[in-house]
Amino acid sequence: MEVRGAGRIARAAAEALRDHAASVRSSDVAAFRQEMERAAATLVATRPTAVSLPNAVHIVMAGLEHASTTEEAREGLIHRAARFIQSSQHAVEKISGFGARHIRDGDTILTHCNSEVALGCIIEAHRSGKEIEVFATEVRPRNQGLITIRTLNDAGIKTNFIVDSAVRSYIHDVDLVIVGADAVTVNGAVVNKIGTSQVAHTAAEARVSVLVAAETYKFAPQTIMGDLIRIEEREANEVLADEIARTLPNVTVRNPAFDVTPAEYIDLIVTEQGAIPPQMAYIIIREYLGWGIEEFHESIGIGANHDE
Ligand code: RUB
Repeated sequence: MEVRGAGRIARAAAEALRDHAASVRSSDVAAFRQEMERAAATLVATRPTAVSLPNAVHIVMAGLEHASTTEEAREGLIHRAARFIQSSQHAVEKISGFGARHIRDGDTILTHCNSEVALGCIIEAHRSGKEIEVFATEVRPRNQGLITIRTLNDAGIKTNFIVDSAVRSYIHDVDLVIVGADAVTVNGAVVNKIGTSQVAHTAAEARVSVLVAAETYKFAPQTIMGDLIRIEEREANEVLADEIARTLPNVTVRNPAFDVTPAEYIDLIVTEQGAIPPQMAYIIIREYLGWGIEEFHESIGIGANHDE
């Protein structure tokens, strides 16, 4: 939880692989590859929900392909890591610009959790001279809303800070909801911080548009083959102190960190390739991530020419 937000998590993983590749002292390319694969697996296991993490690792590890010496493998990986980090930062800037265009002068925007790209859109709209106001939720139990309101405050944006359960009380004052994503599935569902689906459902009922800001590397290729996104369930003491929980033997604290918002509650997903309706998620996975059915067939051992 030291690195927050799916985009930053992806860049931190790329940096970690880069630094590790630079420090591994092995002249045998097979041993080098094995050590990098071990490091990659360790990184991927740290946060199970943010698909940006395995996607970033996959993109960076492709730098090892076709390398016949350790030095070639090292350089290939370091090069891919640098390229990923740069393109990720570039994607954040592009999405901020695209998303800002959906915000009109005088709009009130509601955001949930702390998303670099969602905030990028809001700050860019403010920078371009639009007069806007924001509602930001608290985000129990880890209070990511505090980071959000600090950022908005520092940008000079008029902000209302509300508890998560107050969203419906204010939704009629809101023109647009903007949130980020930890994962986008092939059917256009968005996985994001717990509470996002309640916010989106409330917005849909009030006919307020929901915009999701998400880089293409947050789309989940594995969902093409029917894999589900694993929702990270965190420790009970984030919600209820151990000394209180101990006095309540019949109570089980449930603490899922993320939830799934179905495509029907989402109006647009803004990516660095432009805005798409959520139903077009497959195109992003196929065209921009370059993951297709063939790659999955290979990864699960079905040959390219196999009938299946
Ligand atoms: C953060 C969270 C963010 C998404 C998108 O959760 O749910 O909304 O990761 O963020 P946590 P970004 O604090 O548990 O990591 O747009 O910055 O990638």
